[in-house]
Amino acid sequence: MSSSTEVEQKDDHFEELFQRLQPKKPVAGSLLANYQGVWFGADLLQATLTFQKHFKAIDSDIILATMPKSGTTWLKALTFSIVNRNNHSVDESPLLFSNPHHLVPFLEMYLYKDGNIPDIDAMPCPRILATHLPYQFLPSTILDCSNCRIIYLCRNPLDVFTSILHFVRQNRSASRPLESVDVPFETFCQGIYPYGPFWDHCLGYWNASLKDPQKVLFLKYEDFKKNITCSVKKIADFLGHPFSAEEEEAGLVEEIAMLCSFENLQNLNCNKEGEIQTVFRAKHSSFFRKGEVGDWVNLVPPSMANRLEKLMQEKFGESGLTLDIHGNSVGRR
Ligand code: PAP
Repeated sequence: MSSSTEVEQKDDHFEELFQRLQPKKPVAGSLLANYQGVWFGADLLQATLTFQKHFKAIDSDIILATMPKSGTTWLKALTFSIVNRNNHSVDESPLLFSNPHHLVPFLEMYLYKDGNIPDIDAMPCPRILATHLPYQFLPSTILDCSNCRIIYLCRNPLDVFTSILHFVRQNRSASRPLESVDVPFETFCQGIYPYGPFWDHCLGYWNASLKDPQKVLFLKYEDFKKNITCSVKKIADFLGHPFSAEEEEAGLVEEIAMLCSFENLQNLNCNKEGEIQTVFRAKHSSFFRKGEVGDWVNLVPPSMANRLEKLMQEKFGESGLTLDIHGNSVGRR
């Protein structure tokens, strides 16, 4: 992990900017402000501005982009393992001892939080870095770097919504049962939560992947669940580091898939214990809840699901992007 060399103070101009955006408090939690069409808490917006101002991409950078709760932890573990497969065997993977969020740090939410300007040039190359920012918020240095690659992972918004609610409860009020979903669902449909709206986020990366498929790879969580070996090979091909015939024969693709499986990662001590302090504090264990497709059926009533499905159809329009909103592999419990 890089060490910070400088710290930028949150100045009065930032406070003024945030207040000018007339932040509101949609549900329990902190104030959110709409900045250039995207919703941010104050700490997150400050971190985003610091990141945009100071980050310099290099050609070998790999940027993992997701909306929160879309399978970020899984994508980090897989990409880390694929990229570093010649540096250590699967039995000696750093993933056995470190939570994936420590091996593949978040940019705005972690490295650039609290005004930190990290010395990321000190990180070994290729640097694998993660962000939840929408495509249009990425600094031009990432977009203009000809070889720097972006991998985006998208997930059914009903599962994203469900995962967010459980995550917040696990980290803020685990002893209390989940409250009614009506209010949080309403704000989700209005796009008012950190990094929202969901549809703009997906569409930004979707359109970029159509325009420049060499640079942006668009993936779906549900496809990972259907066929993880195919997804592992797709990531390796995209990064210009395909599995050789020998590696495939030796079963390396399956080994990596197993290493990064929900069941394996969830049971490691490094993921059962400890926490990470990004712009908020989260238990490592809270990143491994169920890891299923369609768990929303246990939280969201069908009428709400239909409403979100219609909304997505309307928002995605003729873009060609489709998400299997009603697809589910779990039953109601
Ligand atoms: P983040 O965006 O906040 O960093 P992220 O990893 O996207 O977190 O969210 C966690 C979700 O990914 C959880 O989904 P759930 O609440 O529906 O269960 C978590 O279980 C799931 N997840 C984490 N690791 C894996 C994995 N290896 N395989 C499948 N799903 C996973």
